Amino acid sequence: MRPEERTFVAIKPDGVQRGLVGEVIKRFETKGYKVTALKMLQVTDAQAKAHYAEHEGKPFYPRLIRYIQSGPVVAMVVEGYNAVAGVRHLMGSTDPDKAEVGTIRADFAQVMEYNVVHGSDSVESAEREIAIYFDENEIFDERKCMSELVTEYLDAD
Ligand code: IDP
Ligand code: MG
Repeated sequence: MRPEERTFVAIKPDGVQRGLVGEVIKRFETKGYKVTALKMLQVTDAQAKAHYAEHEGKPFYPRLIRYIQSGPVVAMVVEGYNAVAGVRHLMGSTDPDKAEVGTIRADFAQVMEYNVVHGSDSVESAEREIAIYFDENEIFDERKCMSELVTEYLDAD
């Protein structure tokens, strides 16, 4: 069995402004992944810099920082088997023109600069990025909630 993982996903400001939040989340949910944390926020300078530290110095870096702060983002923790690679697979390549049809970026974006969605590229990146946007107490154990509810319901009979 492949490992149960959690990854960090953000619907970027273009995705939020274009009303794609539901559409993007639906793709993760119908795949079977669980959204275990979710919030809309304005990315701060410190969060933007921490998130994209690996790109500092690249020509597109200033525009990337401006883009991620250009409006609210919807940040999530997504969990499931092999979720880091699986989410990247559903998102498609960075450049929407090279992304496979059927992926989020191929279906909803035209240019690399505004590609709708972010997903962590490794388990290590995921943990680092989750910590930039979430406290651990904001992340829920969805299975536990459900099983407790079912147990309570069954016990009530
Ligand atoms: P990823 O989002 O697929 O992991 P990265 O290489 O980590 O891609 O780049 C982070 C983000 O920076 C991309 O999603 C895209 O918005 C932007 N970006 C990456 N490369 C370029 C580029 O060459 N020109 C303009 N924007 C870029
Ligand atoms: Mg990346």
